[in-house]
Amino acid sequence: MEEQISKIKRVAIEEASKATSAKELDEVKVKYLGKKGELTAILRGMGSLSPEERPVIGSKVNEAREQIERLIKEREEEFAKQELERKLQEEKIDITLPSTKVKRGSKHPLNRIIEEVEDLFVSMGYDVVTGPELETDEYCFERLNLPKGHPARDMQDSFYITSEYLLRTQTSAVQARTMMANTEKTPIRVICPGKTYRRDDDATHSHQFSQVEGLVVDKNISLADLKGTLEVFVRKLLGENLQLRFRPSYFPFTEPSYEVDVSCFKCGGKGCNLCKQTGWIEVLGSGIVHPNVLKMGGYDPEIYSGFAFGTGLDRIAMFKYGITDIRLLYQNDVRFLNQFDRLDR
Ligand code: 2NM
Repeated sequence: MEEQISKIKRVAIEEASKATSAKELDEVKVKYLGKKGELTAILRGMGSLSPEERPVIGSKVNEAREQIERLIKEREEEFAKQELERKLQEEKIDITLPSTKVKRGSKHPLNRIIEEVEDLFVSMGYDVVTGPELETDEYCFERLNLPKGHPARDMQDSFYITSEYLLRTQTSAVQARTMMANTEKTPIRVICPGKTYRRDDDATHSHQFSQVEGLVVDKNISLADLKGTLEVFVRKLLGENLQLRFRPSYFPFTEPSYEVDVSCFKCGGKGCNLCKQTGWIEVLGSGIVHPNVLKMGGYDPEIYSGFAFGTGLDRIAMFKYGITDIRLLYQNDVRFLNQFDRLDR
C-alpha cells in the first residue's frame, strides 16, 4: 500500500513537472487529486484496513496529496504568469502613434454670407423675418403690384404647384406678409433671407437659389436712406473702399427703381475678367416702394414711404470666394465644402 502511494506520488509529480500548458496541468490535477482520482480511491478503500494501519496510510496519502498540490499550484502560477506576459505583449498599445483626426464639418459658404448680413442688419435695428417657400399667387405676385398677365410672373420661369400655389420666385412675399401682419401699422425694418426657386439651370443660374431682401417703411423715408443703407451693406460685405453706382431700372414693386453696381473689388475699377472690363459689378436691385404695394400692405402712401432692396446670396458668395459655378453651392461635395473650414481657424 505504502509503495503504491509512493509510486502515485512519483508519477504525479513527474507528470505535473512535464505539463506544458495550464490545460495539461489541469488534467494531471483531476487524474490524481480529483473525486475519481487515484489518491482519492485509496482514501475510499481505507475501510478495509486494520485500525493500526489506517492513520499511517492516511497520513501518507495526505502527505503525498500536499506535495502534489504544492507543485501543481506552483506550476499553475507559472502558467498564469506566462499568460499575462503574452497578453501584455499582444495587447500593447503604442501611445506614440498619431491619433485619428476628428473631422469637423464647416459652415456652408451661403450660411456664412447669410449670418454676416443678418449680424449687420440686426446691428442697425432690423428684424430678420422668414416665410413659407410654398407661396400663394396673391403674396408672390398680386400684392407686389404684379397683376395677372404681368410678364414677370411668366409660367415659364416659375414652379407652379396648382394655379394658386407656387414655389416663391423671390422673398418679397415675406415683406408683403410682414406689412399685412403688422396690424398697428408701425414702422417696418426687416430683412428676409431664404431660398427661392426659378426654372433655370446653368453655371450662373440654379433652379433653387438664395436671396436676401430688405424693406423699410416709415414716415419721411427717402432715396438718401436707401443709398446710405446700401453703401454700408456693400462696404461691410465686400470691402470698405468700394464705390456704388445707381442705374435707373424697373421693378414692378418699386418706383423709381435702381440697379446697384459696385466698383470691381478685384481690379479696383480698372477693368478685368471679373467685371468684364467695365470696372463695375451688379450686386443689388432696389427702389422706393411703389404706392400700390404700400396700399395693399395697409400703409397710407400719403403718410408712409419706404425703400426695398434685394440681392442674390449665391452671386455674392461666388464673388467673395471666387466660385465659378453656382451649382457647387448646392451639390454638397465635401471636396468643395472642406475648402471653407480654414476660414474658421
Ligand atoms: C428687389 C429689388 C427691388 C423688393 C420690394 C419689396 C416690397 F415688399 F416692398 F415690395 N420687397 N423686395 C425689392 C425691390 C426687391 O430685389 C432685386
